[in-house]
Amino acid sequence: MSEGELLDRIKRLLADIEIDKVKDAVEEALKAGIPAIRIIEEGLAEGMRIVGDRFEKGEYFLAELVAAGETFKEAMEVLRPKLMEEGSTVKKLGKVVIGTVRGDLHDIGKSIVATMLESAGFEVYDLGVDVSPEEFVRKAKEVNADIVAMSALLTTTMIEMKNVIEELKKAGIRDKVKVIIGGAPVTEEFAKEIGADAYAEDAVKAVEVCKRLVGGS
Ligand code: B1M
Repeated sequence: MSEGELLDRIKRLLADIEIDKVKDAVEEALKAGIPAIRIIEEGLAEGMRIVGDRFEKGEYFLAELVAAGETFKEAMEVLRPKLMEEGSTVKKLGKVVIGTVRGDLHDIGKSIVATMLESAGFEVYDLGVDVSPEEFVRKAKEVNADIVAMSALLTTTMIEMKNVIEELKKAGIRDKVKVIIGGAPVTEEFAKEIGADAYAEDAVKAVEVCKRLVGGS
């Protein structure tokens, strides 16, 4: 099978919730020499997009969303070590506190961004999901963070990003940290509107932007 066919197969298997076959297909793609980040972005994430569309149309239900999420995470267990190898872990570029905002339980994209940042040489503190503004601020102060990175997948939780920025201001550390935001419903305009320093549409861009924010490239 060609690289395109292998990636397409991963996409289709995840989209069709063929959960038993996804991990094997991912391993096959790795064996064929396809970089982990391409397997994620062009295979799994594309499949996940289809799952989301089918859910929106009422063709899939919560059970399918959960199964697809779990399958993606299992595949990430195979891919995470490869992602780390593909990055350059030599120098420490800065400290990033990352999390999915309050009320939001989606963690797949956020975890990919966290892994990519770590493999690029950032020291990453991943607070997980449903993170309150107070928790973001407490951790940022504790580790003397350079960057606070937030993810949101729900339109209803995007507003929490603004609340985190307000909390950083209240704590008197807004000028000491850079703020980057991302996640499917988030846009560049929204980032500007709430006073974030940057927006990134995917994990590869997030690494580029974070390097720029700390003056690394
Ligand atoms: Co949910 N869900 N979900 N879900 N879910 C969406 C987001 C939705 C768009 C599906 C749909 O209707 N089409 C919809 C939101 C609608 C909206 O707000 N407009 C939705 C809904 C409605 C819900 C529930 C409310 C469903 C319900 O209960 N009735 C519920 C909410 C729970 C909650 O959070 N409180 C819910 C629950 C779930 C599951 C738990 C079942 C599961 C998540 C499992 C998990 O994360 N552990 C789930 C899933 C899997 C999805 C979809 C299908 C896939 C999300 C995903 O993992 N994508 C999603 C549909 C979709 O997004 N099209 C959907 C793959 C991942 C790699 O992409 O997260 O976008 P993504 O991350 C990308 C970029 O966005 C970016 O980089 C990543 C990698 O390239 N990025 C950043 C992300 N964070 C970044 C941060 C950055 C920079 C870039 O800087 C800091």
